[in-house]
Amino acid sequence: MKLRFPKDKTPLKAGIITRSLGGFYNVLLADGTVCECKPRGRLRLAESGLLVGDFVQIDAEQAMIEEKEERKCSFARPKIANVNQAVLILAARDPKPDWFLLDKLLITCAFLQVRPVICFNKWDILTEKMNEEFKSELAGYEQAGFCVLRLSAKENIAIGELMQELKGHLSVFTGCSGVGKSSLLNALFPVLELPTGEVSKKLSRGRHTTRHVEIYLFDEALVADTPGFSLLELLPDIKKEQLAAYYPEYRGLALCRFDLCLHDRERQCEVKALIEREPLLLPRYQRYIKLLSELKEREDDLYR
Ligand SMILES: Nc1nc2c(ncn2[C@@H]2O[C@H](COP(=O)(O)OP(=O)(O)OP(=O)(O)O)[C@@H](O)[C@H]2O)c(=O)[nH]1
Ligand SMILES: [Mg+2]
Ligand SMILES: [Zn+2]
Repeated sequence: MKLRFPKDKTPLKAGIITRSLGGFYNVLLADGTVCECKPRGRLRLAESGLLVGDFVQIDAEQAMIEEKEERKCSFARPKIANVNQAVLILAARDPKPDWFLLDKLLITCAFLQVRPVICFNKWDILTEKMNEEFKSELAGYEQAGFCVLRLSAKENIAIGELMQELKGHLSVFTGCSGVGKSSLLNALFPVLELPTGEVSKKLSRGRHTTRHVEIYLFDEALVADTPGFSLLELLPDIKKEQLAAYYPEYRGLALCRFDLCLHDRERQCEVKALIEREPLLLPRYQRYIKLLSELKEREDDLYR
């Protein structure tokens, strides 16, 4: 992909951080070379710190990062800046899908204005019983307007479709440990040969095989592999009154009777009317209510 770098501030050179390890940063320059750099003074401080995905200006001779360009956006989890697409991965099994985590990630994407792509991996091991539940969940996300892919890294199902979605984007692959982030990247780009890990049979959980964030450059796509995680706090800027605004399926409805309707117990609520008409949207609405109460608790704690 032709990455649009900021202009060189001669004699410095513009580049993007693709990896950070032990105080050193790999910086990819416009000519395709990678320079391992250390950051200058204040860039080492946590508050002005550098993230994978940051555009920087380097002194190539001295291998020093001199300046950081302004960020378009940044994810706290996984830690990465300037992506414009997030590939949110779940698996049919080992680990079982965490829809709640998916909703939190989707809200974060909406807040950061990053396009989400939902990938349901390990489609090859889906059993009849799982099929019923997962099919209607996934159909609900499609009805909400999201791009949903059903894939298998192992059996090469729908890998070409995912490739199409990646073209022209800087995409971060994210999801719990063991869902197959690295396996999908290997299926897409076999030259990567990323390490993948067995899932613990006893716990049906991944073993945190990927330990660092790294961006890889291909002709038509930039992709980042990241470590898995299972806990995520909604960003402090997301308040209960605005929560529903991050649900695309609730956009464009008529106004609820109450101006400050949280779409919970209020009467004459347009969101609840929508859920009655469209039962596929119910599970995500139920999780919305749970998230709403978490946000209420969080906001109450602030004033205690
Ligand atoms: N049956 C099946 N197994 C898969 C598929 N994709 C990945 N796996 C297996 O799932 C396990 C975990 O895959 P990884 O690619 O390491 O998962 P990850 O998301 O990168 O995990 P972390 O790096 O720990 O966050 C490995 O044993 C893979 O072989 C798939 O489509 N079908
Ligand atoms: Mg991995
Ligand atoms: Zn309402």
